[in-house]
Amino acid sequence: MQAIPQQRLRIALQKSGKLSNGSLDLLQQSGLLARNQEQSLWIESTDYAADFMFVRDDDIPALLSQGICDLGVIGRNLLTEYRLNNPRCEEQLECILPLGFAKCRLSIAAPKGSRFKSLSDLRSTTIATSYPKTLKAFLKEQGIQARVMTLQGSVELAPKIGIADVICDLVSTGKTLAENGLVEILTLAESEALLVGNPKSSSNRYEMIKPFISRIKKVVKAA
Ligand code: PRT
Ligand code: ZN
Repeated sequence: MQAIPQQRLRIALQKSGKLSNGSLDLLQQSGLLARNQEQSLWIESTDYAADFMFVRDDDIPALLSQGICDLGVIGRNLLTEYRLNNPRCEEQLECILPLGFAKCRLSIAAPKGSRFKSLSDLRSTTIATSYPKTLKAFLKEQGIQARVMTLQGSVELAPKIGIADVICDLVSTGKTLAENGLVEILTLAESEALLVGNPKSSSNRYEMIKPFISRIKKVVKAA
């Protein structure tokens, strides 16, 4: 679909979740978003030619790649999965700046005391995950044949209910794994929040984006 030409920047942020507070804090500290502004789905900045839209994080990569938004904040884990799902060049997104919050890791975890303790134990297992492309790429690289089962959420339940041997999911404190009787056996990738853009759609809007990015960079550098 053809992007609608805009006179104002559009920035996509997660409405509610693990990226929300960090994104709002960063924009407020950069002076790009007013403090204590009541959060609706759409906020027009009165000081800048910029509008903020609040959406599910999963929708942000497509909004950027279609040129509907100029900048967005997503986790590195989501950027990796989106790129693997959309390998066509024009849909590539670029990481402009790692933001240093919402840190987590994508790990494989197995039931405590089970026979699955290391990479080689994963041969011929069923692994439940919300990141199937990332997991499949990892297994291929490591030469491990396993069945990948895609679940959108509550992945930690999969071994308990007998639909998978192990899981591949995001871990932060490790509390959720422990609560579900799971232990981490290996980490595939580290993640954190990223400021992301679409180089193709933003190239002609660079002059508008540049000062915006440099204000965010100053805050991230100082943190
Ligand atoms: O509604 P929407 O689709 O926008 O939100 P969501 O539910 O898809 O996403 P959300 O808010 O859970 O995560 C958004 C992004 O935050 C992720 O893509 C990661 O980049 C980042 N992030 C950082 C995390 C975590 N930490 C995290 N701990 N995302 C998810 N978790 C989950 C994890 O899946 C597991 O269920 O938290 C649980 C584990 O946490 P601990 O602390 O118990 O280990
Ligand atoms: Zn999501």
